Amino acid sequence: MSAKKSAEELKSIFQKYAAKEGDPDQLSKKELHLLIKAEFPNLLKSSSTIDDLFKELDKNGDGEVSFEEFQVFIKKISQ
Ligand SMILES: [Ca+2]
Ligand SMILES: [Ca+2]
Repeated sequence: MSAKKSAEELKSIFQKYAAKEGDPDQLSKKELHLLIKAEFPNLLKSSSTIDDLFKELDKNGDGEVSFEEFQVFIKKISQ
């Protein structure tokens, strides 16, 4: 099995965590943190923090990460 996650898997991961609180189609910072901690724990060992990552992903600055904004993260981890 490849360590990389498929687009399908990433979408279901996004939906699973986005549905935890507030808007079920948007990831709050807390939801993003839970997602990273559970699914991509090695990312937390790198220099970028959840705060930085969240700021980078939340392009429109509404305090939530939509699936569209999440694509940036998917590109980042699939490099
Ligand atoms: Ca949410
Ligand atoms: Ca946003």
